[in-house]
Amino acid sequence: MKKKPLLLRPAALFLALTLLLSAPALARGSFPDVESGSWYEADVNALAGEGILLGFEDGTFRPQDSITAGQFITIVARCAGLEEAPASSSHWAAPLLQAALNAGWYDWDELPPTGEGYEEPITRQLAVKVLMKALLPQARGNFAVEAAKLNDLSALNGRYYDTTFAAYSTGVAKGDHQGNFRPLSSLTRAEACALIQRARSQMEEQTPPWPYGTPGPGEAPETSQAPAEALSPAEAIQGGVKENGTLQVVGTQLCNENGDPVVLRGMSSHGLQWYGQFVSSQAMANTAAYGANVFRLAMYTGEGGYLSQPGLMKEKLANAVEAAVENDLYVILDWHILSDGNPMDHVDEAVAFFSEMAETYADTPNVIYEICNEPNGNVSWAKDVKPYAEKVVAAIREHSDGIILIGSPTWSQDIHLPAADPVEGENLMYTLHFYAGTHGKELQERLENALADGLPVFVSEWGASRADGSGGVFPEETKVWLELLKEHSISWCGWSLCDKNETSAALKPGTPPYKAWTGEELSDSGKLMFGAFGG
Ligand code: IDC
Repeated sequence: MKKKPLLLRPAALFLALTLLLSAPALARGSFPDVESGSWYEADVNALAGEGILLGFEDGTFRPQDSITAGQFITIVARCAGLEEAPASSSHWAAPLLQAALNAGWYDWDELPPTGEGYEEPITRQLAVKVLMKALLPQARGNFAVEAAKLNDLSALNGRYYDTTFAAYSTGVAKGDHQGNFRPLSSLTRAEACALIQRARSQMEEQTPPWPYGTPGPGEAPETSQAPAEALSPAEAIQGGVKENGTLQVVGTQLCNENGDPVVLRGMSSHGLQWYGQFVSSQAMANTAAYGANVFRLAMYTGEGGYLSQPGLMKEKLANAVEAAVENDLYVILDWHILSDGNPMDHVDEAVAFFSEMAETYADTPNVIYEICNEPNGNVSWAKDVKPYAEKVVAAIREHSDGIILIGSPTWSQDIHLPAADPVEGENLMYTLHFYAGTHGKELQERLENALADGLPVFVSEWGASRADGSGGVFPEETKVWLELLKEHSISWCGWSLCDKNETSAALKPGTPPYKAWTGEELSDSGKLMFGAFGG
């Protein structure tokens, strides 16, 4: 019989060349190029000894080569005992990487399941994210403490804050000699082994309650309480735009055209660039069917959003506004700054954008302008956010007297700053954002003080999870918050209307956007939010 050539197809080539299991021919833990006494020797040999990695066909390990995304995530998946999932790509790593994607270790846009990118070096920020989500999902780092350890913090995309700070706080990740994390650089195969082994050693030590990071004031413990029971759509109980017309602010209260108090409650989308399917007219009708009268369009500026594809984002936004109008919903245009923490960095783009929107929607009473989702990092109210707001408010006011929502530093939690030093003008409100698993009494008191100081507040984003969008949910803590909002007739939007595999998502994974939703399709977060639209 003719012998099949070994390296026939690219897939076979990779299988043979890479460091993965299934070819037990190689001697474990004795690579000629792993120097004895080197800093990584023990880590490499430990992983090799367990059969989690093997060397190349020529018996080498190549410690100084960059590790690819496919190699890194496969090793982590094997450490976590992840089972393969059916994959669309024929790449050798596809079944495990698809499973990792399904598990929420990384997102589609970071590494598409088509396989392009699997052979590219993985960035340090993504490697650390995958590792932490996979092996130490409960680890947390205190922002103030951990951020100070990164000299190149400004290079780190906000999307990776939580996992990077968790990795620093547990000692899994460390800076280089200059104290830099180098989030966008690759890492060598030797470094990858060390990183993975550090995470694994933490896994063994981990005993609940999680010992790392200082819990914030009023931080809620993990609860296992049952969430709200199944829901079914009700008659809309909140007045929509046809009933309330053009909104105005009277004192601290949002009011309708006649000056009567009105409370808006509804959902925020996830990033339009990622979950645009859930801002369709059907998705909005489904939300309105449970009693919502407002919908927030989270248009990320960074992270592949407006700043990198303004034309496409504006088109999505325009279609979504149309869908909101069809469904009689108020609609918030959210300039969703997040990784770009200082709104002043893109003030010119913001002024141009809001000027155009205000002109376009001058006669559309549905539209509300949210000009900076969450200023964060090294930003000041007096020097950055307030002057930014003054510019953008002036641009909007050339065309429209519509409601404008203004954020504050520390992810829109520092409302005491505008309370002491508000922006001048009419129909301005200030956003407060909270996540029930992270923020408690201290922020609640801050809210009450700001109201007492006369600050109009709008909770344009809150979650029943922790602040990183996962964990929990926290029904008891949510209840306390919602009662407080109700007591003060404060309007709100829940984060977020999508089916992502994270607890803040209101829909279970796989929920189709193109049909009505039963209560069963709502996640635990979704039940808490949809169940509260009626007050
Ligand atoms: C989170 C999403 C998550 C996404 C991440 C980065 O839930 O899927 O990967 O952003 O884009 C906010 C932000 C909001 C966050 C949310 C949860 O406004 O963009 O969404 N959050 O972390 N502030 C506090 C929490």
